[in-house]
Amino acid sequence: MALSAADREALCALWRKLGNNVGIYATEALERTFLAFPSTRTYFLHLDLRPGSAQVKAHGQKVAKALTLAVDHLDDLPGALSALSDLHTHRLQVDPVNFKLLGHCLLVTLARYYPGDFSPSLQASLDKFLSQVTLALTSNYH
Ligand code: HNI
Repeated sequence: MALSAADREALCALWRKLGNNVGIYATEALERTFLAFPSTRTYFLHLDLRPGSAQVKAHGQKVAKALTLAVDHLDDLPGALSALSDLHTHRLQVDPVNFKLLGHCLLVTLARYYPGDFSPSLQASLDKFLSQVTLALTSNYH
């Protein structure tokens, strides 16, 4: 479903609030994903996946940067994420179900850090955003 003006406003406001900490939350979401959904680890067997690992942290920073780029390009997610889409579909061949798992863990992580902000409507806006990002990253499958 397309992002409404209210979704965009809520996302941009949240991102302003997250400031420089997006990497911290993305890293925690990755750690959570690897623990809660161990099948996701199969894509990262070349990395040290233990909680607190510098490699997971470095990867979290990259994911955070991509998510921030996406928030800055809500009008053209497929364009902004096209190189990443090629990477995930062709080179890495990530099964699209995994995006839902990481997205879920991102929501849980943000809900834990921002319980006061995490209204059902913010949850819905974030969920829509993550679905659109996933669509942009996996559109080459179709
Ligand atoms: Ni993903 C690499 C962003 C979901 C498996 N991924 C990246 C990079 C970014 C990125 C950025 C680094 C690219 C580079 O170095 O040029 N990934 C994202 C985003 C999402 C996502 C924004 C969804 C919100 N990736 C997933 C999922 C999986 C996944 C769901 C599999 C479970 N990604 C990978 C793997 C790599 C990767 C594997 C390569 C890691 C490495 O360092 O070798």
